Amino acid sequence: MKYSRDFIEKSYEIARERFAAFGVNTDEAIKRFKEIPISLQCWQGDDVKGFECHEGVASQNVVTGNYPGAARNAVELRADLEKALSLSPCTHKVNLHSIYAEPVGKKDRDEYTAEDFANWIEWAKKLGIGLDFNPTVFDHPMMVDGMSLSSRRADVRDYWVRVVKNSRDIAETIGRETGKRCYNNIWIPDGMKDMPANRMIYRQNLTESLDRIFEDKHDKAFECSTLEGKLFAVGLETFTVGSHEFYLSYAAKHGVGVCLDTGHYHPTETITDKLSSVVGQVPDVLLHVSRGMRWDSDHVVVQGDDLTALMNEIKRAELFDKVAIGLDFFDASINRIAAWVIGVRAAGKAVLTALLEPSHLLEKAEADGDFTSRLALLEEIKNLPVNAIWDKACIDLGAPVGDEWLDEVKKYEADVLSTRK
Ligand code: RNT
Ligand code: ZN
Repeated sequence: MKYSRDFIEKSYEIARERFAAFGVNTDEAIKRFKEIPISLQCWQGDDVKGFECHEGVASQNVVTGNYPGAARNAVELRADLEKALSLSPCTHKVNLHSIYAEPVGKKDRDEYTAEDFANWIEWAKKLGIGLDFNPTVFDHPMMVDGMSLSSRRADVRDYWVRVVKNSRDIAETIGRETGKRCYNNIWIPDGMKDMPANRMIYRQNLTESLDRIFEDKHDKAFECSTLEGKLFAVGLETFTVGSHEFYLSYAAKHGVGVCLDTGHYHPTETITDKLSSVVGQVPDVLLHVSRGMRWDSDHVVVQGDDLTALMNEIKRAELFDKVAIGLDFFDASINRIAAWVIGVRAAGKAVLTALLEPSHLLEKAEADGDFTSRLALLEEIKNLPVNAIWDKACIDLGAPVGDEWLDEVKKYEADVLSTRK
């Protein structure tokens, strides 16, 4: 489907007036939208495999589906990402993991340096985008009984402390080289399927490992470490060492950031309510915007009340400078490039929707104690013509309108993805 540009311009003019009646300047909203980056998780492109090869090592991320065309190497992954980025009007970053290194010769994961990511850095510079980073603390022979930084074995902890320390160096170099702050997110799967005899020992070990990791000082303008907690995982139902409470209290005490993944809490808990609770106590927050279906299933992000509420909260509390937005899902059952595009366009549209919200009217009603008007307005706002502003933003920012992107993905699938065996 191809949409008439003339029709979109006309629709925009009408929608602009409708928003103006609510005291919202749509031109300003589009301008601000351009300044808010959304980080795309590179691991959607290859089902979190990476380019290291470890025979017979168990994976700690559950990825389901076998849609053809997954990227098999860095050249393919970058090409696929470029295709996805070209189909979204958002300002992008790309989020890497250690396992996407391209070392010259054989290197173990604890030996990686920024040089092993030189191609990624050059590529990001060429595209004018920032990069984020994650030490990969999973899918490796040094994961012993599913444990890493909290292992009972000192040599295992030492190994992973080296991996994470190196990741902080790599992230700082990435930040300097790209001129854009690199968020370095630390997530570990450590936990147990059944009742632990001694929770404390693992949490003490994790604390000590983190203390060693954060002995190194980095320039926060370029490297920002965040700790990502989690409730449970398949196979680790009873105990997760790095729980939300563990990391939140560690982060608050030591001035480290936290990463809040929308899939990592009880299904009725929302990140939306957590932001204003944590931003006063921790220096930085990174979001992993995901979509959990019944559990942390990492489905592709789509539009909906939860996503809108999250972005509205960031906007209302004026947190766009303090809360960084990243995506985290991996669906191998559909075209992987479409997965990125659907997810980033949904997140971007929610950001724009938030910027267009006449929040000041809601705030006034609430401050006046007029909760009737607050609820009535909330309902009215849901149907303001956001899509007309979104379409205009797509045109202005050189991205396809509506489902025009789908034709491009289908063509890329036929021309490129289908040739990968
Ligand atoms: C896992 C965490 C983590 C990973 C990525 C691949 O539950 O959400 O963020 O998804 O590091
Ligand atoms: Zn996550």
